[in-house]
Amino acid sequence: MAKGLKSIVAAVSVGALLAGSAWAGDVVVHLKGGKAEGTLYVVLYDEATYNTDDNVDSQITENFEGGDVTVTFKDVEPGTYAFTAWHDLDADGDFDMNQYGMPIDGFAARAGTSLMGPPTWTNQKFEVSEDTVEMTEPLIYMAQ
Ligand SMILES: [Ca+2]
Repeated sequence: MAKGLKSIVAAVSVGALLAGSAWAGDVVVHLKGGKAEGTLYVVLYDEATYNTDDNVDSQITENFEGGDVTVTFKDVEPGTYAFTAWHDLDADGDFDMNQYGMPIDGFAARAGTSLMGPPTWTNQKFEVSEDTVEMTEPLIYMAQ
């Protein structure tokens, strides 16, 4: 009896592992209107890593050619995520702001053009399930 139960538990565990990868979805971020210079960082966070130096995944494009670009994060486990895009125009590794606190470097966020302040986890988060999640946002250059 106990042995039979153990086999069922083992079978269920293997099934859950297989299902986990099968259910992973892609996150596709379309960014529009980039300037042709610097380094583009597109970063995927979960709640634990949001606004920290850690992240779930990131894609970095040096010598960014500008224009429209599509970044895909493949096989993202189901859950709640947020992305940020930072266009480090002078490629100095710092998110530069002017003396009024306006970003000099470019950025993109969900609903970026209607945000009244910095992006937050609450206004940026979205759900990933087995389906592809697609978002289209402009790259914003405020202090240019
Ligand atoms: Ca910079």
